[in-house]
Amino acid sequence: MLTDQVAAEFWNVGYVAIEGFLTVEECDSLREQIAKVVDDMDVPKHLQTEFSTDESEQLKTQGSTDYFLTSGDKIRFFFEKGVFDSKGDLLVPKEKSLNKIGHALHALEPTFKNLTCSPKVKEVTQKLDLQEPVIVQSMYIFKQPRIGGEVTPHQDATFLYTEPLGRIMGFWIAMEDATENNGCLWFIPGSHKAGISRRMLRAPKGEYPLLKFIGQEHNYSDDEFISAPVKKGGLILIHGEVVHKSGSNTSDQSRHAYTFHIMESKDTKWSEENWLQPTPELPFPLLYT
Ligand SMILES: O=C(O)CCC(=O)C(=O)O
Repeated sequence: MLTDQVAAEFWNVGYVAIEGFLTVEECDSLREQIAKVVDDMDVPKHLQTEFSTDESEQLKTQGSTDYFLTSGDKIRFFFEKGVFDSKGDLLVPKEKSLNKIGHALHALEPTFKNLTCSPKVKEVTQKLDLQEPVIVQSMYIFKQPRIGGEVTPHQDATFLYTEPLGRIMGFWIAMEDATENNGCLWFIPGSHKAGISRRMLRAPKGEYPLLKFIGQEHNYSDDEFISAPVKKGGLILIHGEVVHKSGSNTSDQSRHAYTFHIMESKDTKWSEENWLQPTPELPFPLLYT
């Protein structure tokens, strides 16, 4: 599935798209499973958290930051902006209200666990010569029709920092066709070679604010980005330092995706200042067992 040429392209460009990684049936079974998770969703009003990639918004919502910070070993729900009325009731059907579910589907939902640890995934990490890969997080992203918000330009290592850099890789799998109209990913080719410009840090225990950023994202111009549309079942491999974004969904068609991040744990230090920390309940699981 991943030829030497495609692997070389990944290391050189910072991302690569592989069509047909999953079959349509495999995608449908993951979608059915997520529909059940959404159906069973019961989030207390005070924990209803609207998700934003805007830095000032993230730092403002201290009340819900703890819900996010403790979601690494759980299945938690993050909503689109503007879906609640002033009483905290949903203005849209609940299956249309979510921005994403995170961050431990790979451990807690069997259909997602099977895929994340599947021979197909291992074939990719072996081809990329990873020695001791571990799974650090997973998310199901909805990009809802009309209201699915943009994801602003970022590098994943801003949030998942390692020493040395170059140890984080995202698997992003389209559960539906992803196009420029419904909010596909966009990349700056080769941008993974310039290090990172910003980090998100968790405060030491007992200190506030719970999260802060150091450094700044550069001001990228739109024409530096190349779109990466893929069909349902297509995989995009994302280098931890490549600059990428996704547009808002301006169409009537949703753009679901399942994504998880893998770290080469051999000779790597996971930062204790990262928002996401392994827990006694869920240490980062090894991919090769
Ligand atoms: O799915 C999206 O729209 C954005 C995903 C992304 O940028 C990420 O997971 O780092």
